[in-house]
Amino acid sequence: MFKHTLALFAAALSIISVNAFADNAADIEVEQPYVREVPPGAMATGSFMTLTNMSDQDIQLVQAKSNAAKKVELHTHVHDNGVMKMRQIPAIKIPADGQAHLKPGGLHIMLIGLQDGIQAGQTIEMTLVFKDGSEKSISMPVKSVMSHSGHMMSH
Ligand SMILES: [Cu+2]
Repeated sequence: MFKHTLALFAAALSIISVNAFADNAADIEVEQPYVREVPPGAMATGSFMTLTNMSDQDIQLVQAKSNAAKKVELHTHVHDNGVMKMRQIPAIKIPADGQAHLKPGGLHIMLIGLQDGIQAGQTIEMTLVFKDGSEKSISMPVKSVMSHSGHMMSH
C-alpha cells in the first residue's frame, strides 16, 4: 500500500514538472526582430518583430528589458483626430496558436533614453518578459528603415 502511494506520488510529480517546464517563453517563437536606426543624438527608437504562440493558450508579453536604453516600453499607435500617436500599453497579447506583429505604425517595443547612437550594423540585446515571469533573450540587428513612406510600402 505504501509503495503504491509512493509510485502515484512520483507520477504526479513528473506531470507537474513537465507542465512547469512548458513556460510562456518556451512557447513563443521570435522571428525577424530588428531595431530601427536613428541619427546620433536621437533619444528613442522602436524595435519590431513577429511573435508566434505555439501553445493553445493566449500569452501576454508584459515587459522588455535592454541595456541599450534607460527605459524600454511596450507601445502601440492610436489615431487621435487624424493624428497617429504612440501610447504605452501594459501588455502585448499573442493569441493562442496565433501571432502578434510588431511593425512600424502599429505595436512596437520602444527604446527610450539611448545610451549610444543606434546605427545599422549594430546588434541590440533584449530580454522579453512574459506574464508567467519567464524570459526570452533575443539579439536584434539595427536596420535603417524609412519612417513614414515605409508605411505605405509595407502594404
Ligand atoms: Cu513608441
